[in-house]
Amino acid sequence: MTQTTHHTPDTARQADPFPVKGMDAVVFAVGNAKQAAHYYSTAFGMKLVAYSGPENGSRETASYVLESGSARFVFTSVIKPSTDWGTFLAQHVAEHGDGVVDLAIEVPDARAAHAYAVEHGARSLAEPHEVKDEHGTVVLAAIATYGETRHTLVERTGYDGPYLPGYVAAKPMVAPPAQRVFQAVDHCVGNVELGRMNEWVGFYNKVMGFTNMKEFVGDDIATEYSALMSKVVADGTLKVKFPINEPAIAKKKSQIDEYLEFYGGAGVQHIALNTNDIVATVRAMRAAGVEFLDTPDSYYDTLGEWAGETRVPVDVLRELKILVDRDEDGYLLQIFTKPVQDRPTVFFEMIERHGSMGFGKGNFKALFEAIEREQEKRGNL
Ligand code: TYF
Ligand code: FE
Repeated sequence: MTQTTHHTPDTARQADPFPVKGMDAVVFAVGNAKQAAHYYSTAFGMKLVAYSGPENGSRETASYVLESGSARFVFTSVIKPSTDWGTFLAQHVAEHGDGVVDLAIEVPDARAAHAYAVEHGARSLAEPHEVKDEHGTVVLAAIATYGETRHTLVERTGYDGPYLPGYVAAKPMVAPPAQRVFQAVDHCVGNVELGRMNEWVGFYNKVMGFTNMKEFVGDDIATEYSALMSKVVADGTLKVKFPINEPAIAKKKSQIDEYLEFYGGAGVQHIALNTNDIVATVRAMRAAGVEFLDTPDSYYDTLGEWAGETRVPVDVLRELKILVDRDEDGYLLQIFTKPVQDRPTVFFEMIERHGSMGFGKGNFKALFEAIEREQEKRGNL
């Protein structure tokens, strides 16, 4: 017996019912994957590493796999539908515009993960199956989540190729930047229909054994200025974090309603990406033409009073419109892009964490006012 602590509750000592290794990939279905891959290469500094398309036997779809640190994005578009999958993807793009079809999660055992999820109420979209090529074997399974979004469960311990069997290694589309723009996926946010947030939080609690993080946007914030409610679920190791938003009936038309209207239902709202140098990140992305939400000067006039000292001087934060939030564990720096397609749907967040595991609650007022100014410009407020 090497057990020395007597304070650990029994539940903490039990094996995790749904162990995860982290996010495997964020998979986007888009109208033109070749051009999307170019945008994420030039504007987000990502590196093309793998490809699947007609040149290597995939006549139905073209897929580009891009990486930045541990983050992996896959952009897929339909060339000519010939199976249910191609038809689904084509219909997904027609209905939702460019968007996220899959928040794929890497797991140590895809069969066990799928069995646990289905036993606890998940709808299976793909039974566990092996895919293989000369690089080895990957086990895949998939379950449905909100809207038409899915979670593919990926077990890749028996594989050492560039992404998945069927993909070939690819060279970067452009010379990668000297400094990485971001290095990991921090969290992936879903927008769901009015009144359904708790149902989807319960889904992750039951189906994946995820627990609720302390940060949430309740009634008070919702009716006062955010026009949304939000709760966060995460796996026990906090490697996979999924905030869930629903619209609130407030003074203004909710930005979540705007999303649901233009996306055509529930779906992924934003992907947050970790950087350890948000100043360099924002400078590089702005120089490449990425648009960020504006923050009024008044935010920076009072910042020092409540945010205290941060790594970045206030005048630089002000210049780049970077937001700050602080809690008992530390602070974070964050900024939000405008939607990255013509529909007011998917956007990104860049986040530099210094201890804080929050989501920027202190910025909700400034952030939601900035989003409302954009809604107003679009005629959707
Ligand atoms: O992920 C989060 O919860 C934060 C806050 O429309 C947030 O990034 C929530 C809703 C939203 C934008 C940001
Ligand atoms: Fe976020």
